[in-house]
Amino acid sequence: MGELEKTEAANLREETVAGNGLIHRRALLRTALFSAGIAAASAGTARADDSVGADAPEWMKTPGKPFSAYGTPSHWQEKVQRIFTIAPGRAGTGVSRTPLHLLEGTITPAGLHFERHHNGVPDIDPGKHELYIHGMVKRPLAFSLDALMRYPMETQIRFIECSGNSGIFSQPQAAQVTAGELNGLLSCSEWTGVKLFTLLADAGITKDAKWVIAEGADAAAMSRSIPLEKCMDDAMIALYQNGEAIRPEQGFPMRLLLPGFEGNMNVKWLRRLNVTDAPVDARDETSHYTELMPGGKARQFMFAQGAKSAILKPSFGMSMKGPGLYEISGLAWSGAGRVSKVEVSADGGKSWGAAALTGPVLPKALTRFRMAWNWKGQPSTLMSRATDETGVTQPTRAAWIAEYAPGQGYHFNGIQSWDIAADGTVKNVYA
Ligand SMILES: Nc1nc2c(c(=O)[nH]1)N[C@H]1C(S)=C(S)[C@@H](COP(=O)(O)O)O[C@H]1N2
Ligand SMILES: [Mo]
Repeated sequence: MGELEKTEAANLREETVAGNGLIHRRALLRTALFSAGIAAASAGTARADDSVGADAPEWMKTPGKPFSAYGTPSHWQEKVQRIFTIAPGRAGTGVSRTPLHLLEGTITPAGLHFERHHNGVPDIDPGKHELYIHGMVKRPLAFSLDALMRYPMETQIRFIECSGNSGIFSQPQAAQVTAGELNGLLSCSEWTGVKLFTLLADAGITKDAKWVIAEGADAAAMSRSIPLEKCMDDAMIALYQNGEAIRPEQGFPMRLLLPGFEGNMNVKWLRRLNVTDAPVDARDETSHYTELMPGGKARQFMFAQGAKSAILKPSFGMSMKGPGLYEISGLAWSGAGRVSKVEVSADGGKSWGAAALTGPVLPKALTRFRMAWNWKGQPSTLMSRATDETGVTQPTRAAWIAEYAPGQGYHFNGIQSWDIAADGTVKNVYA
C-alpha cells in the first residue's frame, strides 16, 4: 500500500457512520480509491485521448437515424418494462408494476407508471366526456374538458401508491423477486391540473356537506367516498402527467389526485363528484380496501399511506461485483408529508447511519436516498427505515404483522431487508 492509499484508507475509517462498513458519502465523492474500488472504471481510460482511426465504432462511421415525431427509449433499454403477473394484453383487470430497481431519480416515466385497473382502460372521447359536480351544492355544474382548461392550473410532484403495494410481505415466506415486483405498485409524477377547491367553491358547498363521492367513467365505475376536508385541501383534477396529457392508463382525460392517499381513492377517468353528508359505502370501500384486525373486526377508511422506504440498489436479481466501494440507493416516501430522515443499516438493524437525501425532498413525493458502503466481502444484512416530518418512523415487519389479522396485506410499510452473501448474491429476508 502506497502513502496515498494509506491516507485514504484511514480517511474511510474516519468516515464510518455505522457498523459493517457504512461510511459518509463525502468519502465516496472525494476518495482517490474510488476508481480502484470499482474494477469496471479503469480498463478503457488510457484510450480516451486517442484520435478516431480505422478502428472507430460503427456509429461514428455513418450518419445516424433521422428525427422522430415522438421519441421512445433506446432499444438497448428494452428490458426496462412494466412487470406483469398476467401476460401483457391478456386482460384489462389486475395490475402491472413499475420496475423501480431499473430506474433512477424520483420521477416515473409515464410509460412505466404502474397500472391498476378494475375493468380495463376505457377509450374516452375527450370531446364528449364531462365532469359533473352535484349533490349538496348551490349550483350543480358540468365541465367539458375545454371548460376545465380555462381554470387556473397548478403543478404538484406526488407519488401514487396502491394500498395493496408490498402486500407480499404479509406472507410467511420472504419472496425471492425483484424490488419492482415487491414494491412497484408505486410511481411518482409531475401532475398539472385544476385545484378541486376552485371547482367546489364555484359550485358552492352547502352547510351540512361532509363527503364527496367520486366516480370513474370506466366499465367498473369505480367509486370512493372522500372526506370533504381533503377535497378542499390539496386535491386536484389532474389533466397532465410529466408535461403531456395524462396517459389513458392513468385516467385520460382526467383523474382525481389525492396526494398521499391510498391509490384507489385517486379515481381515474373521473366523471362525477357527488357532494353528500355521509360516505356511501361503495363496493370499492366495503368488499375490499378494508383491513382485517386480529379480533375479527375490520378497519375502514385508512386514507394516508404510511412512512416507508426500500433499498433498490443492491436488490434481488443484482449481485455485488467483489469487495469495494458501493453506493446503496433507494426510495423513501410518506403520505403524511416530507421524508425527514432515512437511516440505513448493514448489520441487520444493530446500528444505523443517516443516508443522504439527494434531489428534491418534496411532500408526498418519492425521495431518493443514498448511502456509501465499503463492502469487504462479508455477509451483511441491508435495511432502510424512513421517518417523516410528523415524526412517524417505519415499523419493523414483525411489529407491523402483529397489528393485523394473519394475511392482511393492505398498507404494508414495515422495514425490508436484503441479505448479501459472501459471493455477492442478494436475497430477500425477514430479519
Ligand atoms: N375509475 C377507476 N379509478 C381507479 C381504478 C380503477 O380501476 N378505475 N383503480 C384504482 C386503484 S386500486 C389504484 S391503485 C389507482 C392506480 O392508478 P394508476 O393505474 O394510474 O397507477 O387508481 C385507482 N383509480
Ligand atoms: Mo389500488
